Amino acid sequence: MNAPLLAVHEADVADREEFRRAVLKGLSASPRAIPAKYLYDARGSALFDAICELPEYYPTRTETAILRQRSGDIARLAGPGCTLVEYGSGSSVKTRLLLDAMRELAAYVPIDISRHHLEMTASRLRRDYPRLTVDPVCADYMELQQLPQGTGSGPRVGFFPGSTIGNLTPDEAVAFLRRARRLLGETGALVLGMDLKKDPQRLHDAYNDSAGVTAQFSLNLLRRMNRELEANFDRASFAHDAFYNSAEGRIEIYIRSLRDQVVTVAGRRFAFVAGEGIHTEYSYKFDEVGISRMARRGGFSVREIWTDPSRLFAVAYLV
Ligand code: AVI
Repeated sequence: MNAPLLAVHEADVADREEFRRAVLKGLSASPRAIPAKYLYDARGSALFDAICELPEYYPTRTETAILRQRSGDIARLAGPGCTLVEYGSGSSVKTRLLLDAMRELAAYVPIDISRHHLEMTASRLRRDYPRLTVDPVCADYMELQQLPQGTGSGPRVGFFPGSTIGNLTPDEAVAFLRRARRLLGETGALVLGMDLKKDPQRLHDAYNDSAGVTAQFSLNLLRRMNRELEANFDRASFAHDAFYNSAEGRIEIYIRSLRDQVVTVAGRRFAFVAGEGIHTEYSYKFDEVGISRMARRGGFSVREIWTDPSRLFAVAYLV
């Protein structure tokens, strides 16, 4: 009876140790940087869900509208009897749009590192789609190169929405696509959501919302370090800083120190000068040429690119 609880506890301890190492390494580096994945603790994930509802944050609703309009095309291109493999545990409206259109799926395979999220997703989808085979895989989808033997059948169609690929550097994105190609196979395809380059003011507003939710999301990392690593960040002495770097085609996000100060994290002291930043996120923006080039380097080619009337966001079908 105690074994699963113990296993969960050990996983928590391992996660915290990994977080501690990543933070100490990132704060010792120059310039300072902490990987974006650590923004998503329970509070960070809830804040990100709130970001997706903000008036300034157009990507989620724009991508959903594209998928609503194009899910029939996606189903036709995929054909009957394929397995839909989602990168992330898609309990979202977007997943359901595809599941509703792809009537003759052999299986739906969500991949997620969080067993809890996977189980929630799987049980909801089994309830709502009783004829669908839901076969979750608990793994880090950024690393996974193979599905467990016997998972799904037929051609595999990957689904990676949300422009999460934009949070990777160009080289990381290509490496991810190469792994996806291996996992999906030569007959496979990938449905990929990407935010597009546009008026810099529009991009700026999407990451500097007037309600300050994105700032709370960023600064939540300080709260997490205080709680999990016995750090003593004074949150009022740091600010969220997000701007569009047009030369690089990306939003850059930093947590910036508002004054000279010394902070203790996991027993180590770190001195900040006023204006110094901790880099937390890149969010790359794409255009058609860039999408084709990235796809080619990753071992795919572009079959279709669908966008919205204002050309804010794109969904590509890569083969
Ligand atoms: C998850 N990812 C695609 C979001 C983005 O737009 O890059 C993360 C985000 N960070 C601040 N706002 C949204």
